[in-house]
Amino acid sequence: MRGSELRVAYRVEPVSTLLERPDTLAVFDFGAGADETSDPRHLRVPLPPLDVGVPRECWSVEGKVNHGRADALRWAAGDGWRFIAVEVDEAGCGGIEAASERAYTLLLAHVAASPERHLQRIWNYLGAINAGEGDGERYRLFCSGRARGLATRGITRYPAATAIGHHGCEGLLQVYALCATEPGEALENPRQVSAWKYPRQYGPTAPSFARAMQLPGGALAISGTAAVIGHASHHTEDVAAQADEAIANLHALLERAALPAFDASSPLKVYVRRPQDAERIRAALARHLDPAVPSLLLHGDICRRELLVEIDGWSSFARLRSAGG
Ligand code: 3EB
Repeated sequence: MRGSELRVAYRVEPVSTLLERPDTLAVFDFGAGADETSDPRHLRVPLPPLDVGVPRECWSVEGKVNHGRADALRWAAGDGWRFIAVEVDEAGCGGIEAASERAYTLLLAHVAASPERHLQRIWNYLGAINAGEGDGERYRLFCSGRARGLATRGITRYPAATAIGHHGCEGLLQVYALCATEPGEALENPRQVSAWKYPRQYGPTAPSFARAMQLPGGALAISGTAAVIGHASHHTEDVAAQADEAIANLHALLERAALPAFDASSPLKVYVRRPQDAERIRAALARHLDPAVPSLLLHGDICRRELLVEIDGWSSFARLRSAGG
């Protein structure tokens, strides 16, 4: 297996400085304040940060990156890695279910025609994620459209994923992905039922994602992780206990992957439903994590109404490199 050439870090340099580097694969700005650029590697994620002096997320590889655009899709690729982003307007598709099917169809057609044909990790950001009742809830419709898009390519080994609600551009569905020439290894969490086996009560189409993906090279890409034990949400109305439980789930995944504790090379994103909970969530992070762990709090809605916080992230970039892995 090749070394872990992909690096993910939160960086404070201006976006132009990051994009000048030929080894930059992607740069993510959060919220509304960022400069616009026309570089396909630069993506604005419509989730406002809850901290001041917010860094941007930067993905980089070893070697030169090529990039391009085609309609709703943009991509960048280098050194065996590929970043792809698709942005779809729901109004032009006839609703969130059709929009998610369309986004996945576009994404997967591009992946199938690329040398980096192995999906590792996907992020999904949609508006009003909890609007609609019962099986009409927009997250459930999104799950059905996503599943249909995946089925058109016969994909049954799911990547790691995040699905979060934004309050930005109405009708914007943003899907972005990390792919590689080599397959990763999907991991499940022994404390949780696999999402694709969730029972019918959570919707007609179970969510299509793995709890984590061990990337080629060994770093771990961790899916959105919340206070779910088995398949049930826990600690309804208690945000501190939900944060504790989400972190316990993260630790279970690390243990499953035989990786040591999160450290300075393990950037986490923390999605917060109610901005007024940020302090309690920061306190939970401080209770359980090394203060060197970079964490970015973002305002976003979790896919079940009772869930108040969700965490995703990465583990072990620098450590694997310095170990010569
Ligand atoms: C959960 O554990 C919380 O639909 O892609 C987490 C990560 C969740 C990804 C997705 C949903 C997704 O079920 C929700």
